[in-house]
Amino acid sequence: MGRFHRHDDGTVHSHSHDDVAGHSRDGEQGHSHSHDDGVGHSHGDGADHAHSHPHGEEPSQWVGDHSGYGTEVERVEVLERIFSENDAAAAANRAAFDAAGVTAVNIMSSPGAGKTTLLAATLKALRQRAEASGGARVRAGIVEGDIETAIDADRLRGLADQVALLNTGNGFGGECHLDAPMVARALRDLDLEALDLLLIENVGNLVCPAEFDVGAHRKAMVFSVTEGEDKPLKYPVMFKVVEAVVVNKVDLLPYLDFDSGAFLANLAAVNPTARVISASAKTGVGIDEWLDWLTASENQPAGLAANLTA
Ligand SMILES: Nc1nc2c(ncn2[C@@H]2O[C@H](COP(=O)(O)OP(=O)(O)O)[C@@H](O)[C@H]2O)c(=O)[nH]1
Ligand SMILES: [Mg+2]
Repeated sequence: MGRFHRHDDGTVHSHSHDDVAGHSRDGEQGHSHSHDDGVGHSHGDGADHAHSHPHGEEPSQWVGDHSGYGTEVERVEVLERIFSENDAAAAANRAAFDAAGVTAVNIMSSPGAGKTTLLAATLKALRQRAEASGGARVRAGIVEGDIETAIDADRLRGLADQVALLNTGNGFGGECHLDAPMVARALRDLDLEALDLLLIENVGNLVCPAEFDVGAHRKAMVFSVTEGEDKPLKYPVMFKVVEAVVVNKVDLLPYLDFDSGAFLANLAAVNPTARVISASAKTGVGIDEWLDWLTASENQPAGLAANLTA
């Protein structure tokens, strides 16, 4: 059941809920929604609706189709426009990365799973690795996506070669995800030619970011063991679209009832080929394996591979 929203900047998005009633609710994340082709949706101004939709704050009476659109045809037309707009921007971003020999990785998770902590550990480890090997250093940039604040960008400044901050609350309607046009905006602040690797920290959300191609070559998610082993089944789109899952905060396992076997089975049910990396961004466990995945030569533009073997 579709819902469509228009942004301040005039772009229109929609999302369709994946159950017949229109909502698949979960206490932590509000609702889940999915798209036929895995892209497109959003929220924002409430102009077309009686609500303005921050996730998790939808009153229970909002059930069923409240799209405000009369026909399926209109929905399809709007969706097609959104998909083609985002896909064109994503393709342009990817072309810019390729031209500069930059590998771009879209990193997603729910809020607090440990993306920023993992990125800080990643940036430090990349430097240490270069020092230890005497090889060329991977020049790493960060696109930091947050609804508000520069807190995470500030945490990574000094560790990364370049940092671009995207506050989605500022001119993007408070979006719960990054889309390709937003990342294109961030690229204006970056000198891609001076980078080998671009790590894009998406907005913390287990639903929306999965649906937008931002032009990255690879997608990874950080999953914290504190989130519970059922999450791949509850948020299958996110777990499906990524090529790697960093299972973070394993240092906390002794204090939790987390069932690793059940988690891996649930993950395999939705994504049997995902690379699973057991990690603690706090203690450093798994960071080497994560670096290996990040910098693996397959699917990399020539620049990064050349840099690593130099
Ligand atoms: N115990 C433990 N805490 C962690 C780990 N990684 C991150 N954290 C903590 O989890 C909280 C959220 O981390 P943050 O990196 O901000 O998550 P983000 O919202 O996904 O960027 C912070 O208090 C971190 O210190 C970990 O591996 N182990
Ligand atoms: Mg963060």
